Amino acid sequence: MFDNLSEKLQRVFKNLRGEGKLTAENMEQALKEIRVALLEADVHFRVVKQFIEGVRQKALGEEVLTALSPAQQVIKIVHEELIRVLGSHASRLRFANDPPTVMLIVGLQGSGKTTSTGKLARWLSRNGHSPLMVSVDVYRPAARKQLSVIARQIGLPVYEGAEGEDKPSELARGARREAVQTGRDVVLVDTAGRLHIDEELMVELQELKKLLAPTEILFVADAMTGQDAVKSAEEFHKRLGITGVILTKMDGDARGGAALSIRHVTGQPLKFVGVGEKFDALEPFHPDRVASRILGMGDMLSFIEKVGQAVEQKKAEELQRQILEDDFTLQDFRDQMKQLRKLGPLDSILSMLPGVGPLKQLKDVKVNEDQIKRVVAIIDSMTIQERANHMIINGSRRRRIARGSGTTVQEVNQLLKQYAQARKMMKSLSGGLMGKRLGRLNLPGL
Ligand SMILES: Nc1nc2c(ncn2[C@@H]2O[C@H](COP(=O)(O)OP(=O)(O)O)[C@@H](O)[C@H]2O)c(=O)[nH]1
Ligand SMILES: [Mg+2]
Repeated sequence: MFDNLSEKLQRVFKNLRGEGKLTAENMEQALKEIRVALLEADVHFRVVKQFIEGVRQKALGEEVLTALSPAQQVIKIVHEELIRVLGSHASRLRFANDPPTVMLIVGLQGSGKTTSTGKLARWLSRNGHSPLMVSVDVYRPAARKQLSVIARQIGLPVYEGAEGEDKPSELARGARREAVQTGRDVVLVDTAGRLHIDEELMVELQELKKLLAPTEILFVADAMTGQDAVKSAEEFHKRLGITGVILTKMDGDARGGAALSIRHVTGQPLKFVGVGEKFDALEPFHPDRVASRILGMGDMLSFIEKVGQAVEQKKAEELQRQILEDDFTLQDFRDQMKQLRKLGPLDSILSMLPGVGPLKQLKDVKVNEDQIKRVVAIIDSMTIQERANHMIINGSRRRRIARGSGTTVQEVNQLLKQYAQARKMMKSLSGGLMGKRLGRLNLPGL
């Protein structure tokens, strides 16, 4: 279903292929094309706006890996943003502590509620549960019959109601009683739908919610209806508080807008997608897999992931080389602090080196994110001469540096002390026996 979007995005990446590096200009052009591609795929305009902003910030920020080509960089970023928009991680069904768990299946008429109820029952029974289905669509006798037919096809039980039970609430209560008596742990309640949202239906669903205290209220949306599906999801959520979405007919030629918008607009996760009319055509929703499918370039993505790992490796090697050099200036200290953000505390990195183990001199050099930022800010306020030679940093220079970096003289003093300790440590490592030993080893642990 994402064919069109995939094609357009790939064209964007192709256009970037000739570029030597990412610049504000070629990035703006790419962003414009991505924006059009998303809007044409019927993605909600607010989602598009946030998506583009996210890509722009990452592309022009520090996070870019220079080992990748501009096209690869943008693919990586677009992939990450797609995953974010789709919901970051797969969202599982929740179950009541005290069974039976009740799940209400709601949505407009024709969206696929009854079919999805059957699919979900089948999926649950294959995943260690014993569901009981019930239809509370009392307005169309054919609707209840439809669920009974499905139940027979998949070989799972349906509650068809006792004498005199002809209201939704009575049927639902009856089904729950039956589930308790027969030891069924999930009750799936297939509700009535309307062509449009109407007051009467909402009141009925609210009453069912009050009566049954369902653990899940799953909104079934037809992907083919695009932004209309998003709008009704939003409305149902406002009135009823849905807990998740089943997006059906993803096997059709819908443009994908609903899938990319529902999460952002309702704040509720996509939990399943329907990908066909058969009862096994229901899949748990995995944002990362769908994002990769949209980009349609599995090989490229795994290549990019590998490059990312290699760059981390290279940074670690540079750090190691620096550690072995005895000329360790404040500038080096600053750069190292920045790298540490990615690598973890200095002592834990060094303790990974064979023969080093925990170093107590380094205890004070242990850093957290805020400290790193402060260190970098302080050193950035120094002149080049000061960075190259810490000995010249006297009292008045310290005051100036503190002012310039928005810190205090004490903090500057503390930094210089930390630096002196780190420097001493580096020297002893690279000068003494340890240095020689490190020099000969190649360090896979780093
Ligand atoms: N292709 C396809 N058709 C589906 C899917 N889910 C439901 N349908 C079809 O959509 C139509 C309406 O489904 P139904 O469950 O009766 O909708 P309800 O009115 O919400 O209960 C039926 O013809 C189903 O076969 C799906 O994931 N893919
Ligand atoms: Mg139905």
